[in-house]
Amino acid sequence: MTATLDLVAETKAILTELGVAADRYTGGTLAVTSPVTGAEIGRLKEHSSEEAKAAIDKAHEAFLAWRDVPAPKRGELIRLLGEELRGGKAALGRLVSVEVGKITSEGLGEVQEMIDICDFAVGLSRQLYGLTIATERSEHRMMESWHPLGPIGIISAFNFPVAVWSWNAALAMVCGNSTIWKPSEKTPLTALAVQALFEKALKRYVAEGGEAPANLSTLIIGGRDLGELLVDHPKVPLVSATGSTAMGRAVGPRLAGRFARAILELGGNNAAIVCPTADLDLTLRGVAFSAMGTAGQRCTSLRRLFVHESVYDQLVPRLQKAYGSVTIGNPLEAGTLVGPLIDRHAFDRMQAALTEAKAAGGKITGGERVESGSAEAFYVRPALVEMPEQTGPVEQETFAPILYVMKYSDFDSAVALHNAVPQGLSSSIFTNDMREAETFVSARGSDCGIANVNLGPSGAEIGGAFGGEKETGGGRESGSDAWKAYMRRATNTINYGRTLPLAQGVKFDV
Ligand code: UN1
Repeated sequence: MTATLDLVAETKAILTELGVAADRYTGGTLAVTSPVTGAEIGRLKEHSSEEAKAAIDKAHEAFLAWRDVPAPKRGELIRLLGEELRGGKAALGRLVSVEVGKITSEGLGEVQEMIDICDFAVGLSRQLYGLTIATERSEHRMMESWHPLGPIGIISAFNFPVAVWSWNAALAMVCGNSTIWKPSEKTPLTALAVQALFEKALKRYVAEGGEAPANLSTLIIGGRDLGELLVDHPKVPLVSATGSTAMGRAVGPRLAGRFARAILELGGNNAAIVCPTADLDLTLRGVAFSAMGTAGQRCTSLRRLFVHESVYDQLVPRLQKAYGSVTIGNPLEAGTLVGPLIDRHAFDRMQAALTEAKAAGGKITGGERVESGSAEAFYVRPALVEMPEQTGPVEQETFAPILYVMKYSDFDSAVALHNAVPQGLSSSIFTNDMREAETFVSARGSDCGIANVNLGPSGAEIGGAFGGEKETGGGRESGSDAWKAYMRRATNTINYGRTLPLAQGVKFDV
């Protein structure tokens, strides 16, 4: 199916088009393979810890200059980055598909998400508002100022290799910070491409007369040790890290130990509840996209489904049919809906979870490997697993297309089961009953950072704050007021009188 593709030539052509020189991704030690065929498509030079430390020092110098540039001017750089991304959308989207295995529309969609956050950040650059606050002292004014924070560390995962950088970097930069990015070892090529587009934008900005320091955006290529270096470096006041809960458990306390900030975007075990009044045609499409789309490799992928007993026998057979007929294969071909898993390890984890589910009484449809002609490419039929109860692997996030389906009879106990897992990222309810919908989004409903009605849990837009509770880590990125995490707040009180009234009526006359 895919063996005849020349992904090496294709990768080279795309990277050349996007402005990345061949010596950046050849002759190094970090091998990158495409999950589409398993072929090696690049070998990058890795940074030593000495080089990474020097890069952080330089990023700190860049911050000291950039913080003085007025925010709307900083916004102009991000506007130009958005333009470069628009121009490079087709090529970068294709590279996301080659490096991660996303289907074409999702590869392009990821780049669109970058463009969207750039637009958002440009507007934000004129809206970094602070409050003016009533003061009890006469001839005084009290206000809040928001100031840049420093060099921001960004650690991103393979599954959204470029959008997550942009959610953080676009906001961080309009807020007056520099950024240091450590992408996943599995997806450094798309990072090289984005850095090249950023540099093009920066060149245009400087040509327009804009002031910008060197090393505003830095890319460090390497493994876990470089991530740890960012986490431990005293000049990095905030690290935004996306990845597993295990990673967050290591990163969180280390940042807290030096009083640095963390934005953690960790595991999700997202669920949906299908109620008696649900529109089942819409539910079917919502469930199919969020459970099988991106081969189940989104943080927001649907992993658990609670179906009311009155509609179970209508919905589940239709889902089984959809699972049996969904088009699996080369993500670069039109018509494919499910591309490959990222690697063998992901496949092994999926099979282990299915074995456990079976032992716990699960009835499995799908889940088997789909041959592609490449021993090192891992395509699978998504698995639908009818479970007698929420137990074992259902309580864990397995980063693969497995949907555990459970029957319920009572709404309140369905909500309780929904919330009874350690993760709290995204959630959905399918219902036309206003009471159920409103209860689900109320304080005693879903305990997740994202709670949707009549759509699946995946595919969030950038305008909202993105992130989740409990083991998901509590961080928020992207829209709403997530920008505040990238700035420090100062409360300023100004006395424009000639006397010195003290707060709380304190007298201190010397
Ligand atoms: C992720 O999987 O890391 O809501 C992020 C979504 C996307 C982002 C997912 N906008 O599915």
